[in-house]
Amino acid sequence: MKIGIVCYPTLGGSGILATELGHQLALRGHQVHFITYEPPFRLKLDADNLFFHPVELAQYDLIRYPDYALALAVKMAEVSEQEDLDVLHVHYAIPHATSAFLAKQLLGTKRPAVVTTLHGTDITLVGRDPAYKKVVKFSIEHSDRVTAVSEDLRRQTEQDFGIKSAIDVVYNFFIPKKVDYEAREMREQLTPNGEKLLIHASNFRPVKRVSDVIKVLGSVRQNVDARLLLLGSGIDIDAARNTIHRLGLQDYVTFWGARSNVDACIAAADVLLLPSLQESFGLVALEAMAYGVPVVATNAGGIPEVVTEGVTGYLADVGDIETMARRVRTLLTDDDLHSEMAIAGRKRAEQYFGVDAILSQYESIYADVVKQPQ
Ligand code: GMT
Repeated sequence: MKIGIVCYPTLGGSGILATELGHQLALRGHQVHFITYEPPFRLKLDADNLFFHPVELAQYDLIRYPDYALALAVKMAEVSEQEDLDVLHVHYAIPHATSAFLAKQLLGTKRPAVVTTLHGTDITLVGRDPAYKKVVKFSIEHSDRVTAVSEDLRRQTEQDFGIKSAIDVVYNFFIPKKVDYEAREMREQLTPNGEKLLIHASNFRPVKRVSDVIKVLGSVRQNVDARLLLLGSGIDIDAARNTIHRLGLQDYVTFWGARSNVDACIAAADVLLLPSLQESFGLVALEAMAYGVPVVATNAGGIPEVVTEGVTGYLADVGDIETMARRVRTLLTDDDLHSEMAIAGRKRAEQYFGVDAILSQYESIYADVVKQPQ
């Protein structure tokens, strides 16, 4: 099949997932065309059935807000026509699903089917904004098929947008890499005196509650010699630094910003912290489980569908620092419990979020939609 993938190329989970999906579809023999404003940061154009088509945005004095959605629609229509695409799979509703609708209107009789995958903030945050809500609902209703990355996100989309048509839940997948050696070296560098290691990786937006991560470290350190590795960057980075200084934790926190070897960093840690206010899935929690790292997270959104309470990690209410800290302390001091959870995490990641099962679901959705009249 010939498949166009549209996503944000930046650090977020939706772009990471879309990029890996493209790689995997290409490995299965499909022709895959990425359409976005710059190459997604994890994209490897190392196969002759993988392509990247940049969306270029011209600047005109008269136009104060140059419109990416329009340029994207034109590019999607062009690529669909030139490459004879069967499917356009758009990740994140805004503006991608809207541009896909427009692209179809621009095309003649041969139009690709549009599959929209909802990832989270396109529904729970940005999509709710009155400036966008109507167009998000319209674009979802005019997609040929809609998927959501968790049951919770499906429910929220139906409730908040009054969507009556079916939304399929297709969970995110993750393929662990061989990072043991790199992870061991990293661990020696970060904890030379045998300290325990906590990790948090995100885009440092308010929804991630990074200051809670730091407060958990502060509380854990009252009993356990633990350090924290922070990966990623975003608008809350200065607030995070302030909290670290206020709590006097500067000697115990390492900031590594946005890195390419996130996998090895996660695999090197003892516990992953994800205290988010909202999370439709929590891809990083799945990554941690796949590397045998127990997760201590909130019970927000779709996280409980990924992390099984008491089996692959622990869940607490949003903002409940003491419960999260207590759970972390338990995991850092009970080696048997830690290894049981590590094994259970790996097993769950493979069993429910393995690449083959999830790819088959997407392939069967593509096969269905191409049969529908466009
Ligand atoms: O978490 C973010 O802020 C990034 C965002 C995105 O759209 O890139 O992530 C969303 O999609 C991920 C992949 O499906 C999910 O794992 C995240 O839970 C979801 N984020 C939120 O719902 C806040």
